[in-house]
Amino acid sequence: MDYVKFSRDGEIVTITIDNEKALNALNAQALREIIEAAGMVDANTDRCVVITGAGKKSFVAGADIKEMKDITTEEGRELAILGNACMRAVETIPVPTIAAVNGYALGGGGELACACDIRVGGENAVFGQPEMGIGITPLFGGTQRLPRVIGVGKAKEIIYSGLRIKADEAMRIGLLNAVYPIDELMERAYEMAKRIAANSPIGVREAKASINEGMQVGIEDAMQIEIGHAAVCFGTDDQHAAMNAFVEKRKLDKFMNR
Ligand code: CO8
Repeated sequence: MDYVKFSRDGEIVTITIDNEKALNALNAQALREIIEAAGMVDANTDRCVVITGAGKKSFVAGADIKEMKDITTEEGRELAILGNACMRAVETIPVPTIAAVNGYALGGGGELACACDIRVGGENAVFGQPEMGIGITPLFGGTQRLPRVIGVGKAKEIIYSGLRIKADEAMRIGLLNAVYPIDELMERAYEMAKRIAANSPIGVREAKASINEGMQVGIEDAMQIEIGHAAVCFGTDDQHAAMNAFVEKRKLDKFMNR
């Protein structure tokens, strides 16, 4: 892959958008490579994925404006379909994803961050949906996921006005879960990833699916979704081992993911 790096350290995967000279802007090839990288995550062995941008200035400064500046309506539609497929591929990675937002998260960058489960940022993180200023609308899921993450009113303000949201404000409105000095960002993101990885992989996976699926439907259907995912956890080796360890007042060595 030319624009995306995939690496694995034990149970933690890192996906890095690697086009630093263009502030990690996403061209069509990068979008395809992110889909490929998302597909490489293995729910049997990987426990958490950290997604970040190369360098210390930018997470992703949006879709590649140079690539799209002269495209036609039909080509725009194709790019939107590809961008949406890319964000959906990230959103449906079966294990938790943490966006480590190391600077600009504009346009497609904010959309990529919102396709992740959790966002942590450097003090230099800047979010924004600048599409209105360049004659388009967010179309890598921004009009759909941003309202789901921070609420409709604030999302509309950000999208309509092109407002730039800095790290402290992003944290205040729930767009970031935590903010760290940029030099500590990756270390802290991995700490969070390891905390997640130490928990029952089946429980974590089913919880992710339950939340993501349940958020798209009414509460009655959502409860059925939760019941289905909860039931899957019972009868597993991990559930038996962990509950027996609790009852016998001993520490469980490790979850087996089965
Ligand atoms: N696309 C292409 N190149 C970019 C982008 C981008 N989004 N962002 C930065 N770059 C490039 C610059 O052109 C520059 O390249 P070069 O050195 O060859 O001139 C290099 O990165 C460094 O950028 P700057 O010199 O501008 O760096 P600054 O520190 O001065 O500014 C900013 C940083 C503020 C991030 C600035 O680069 C900027 O405003 N970038 C554009 C941000 C933006 O508008 N993003 C939204 C794009 S639209 C989008 O993402 C919607 C998704 C839907 C796609 C629709 C398909 C049909």
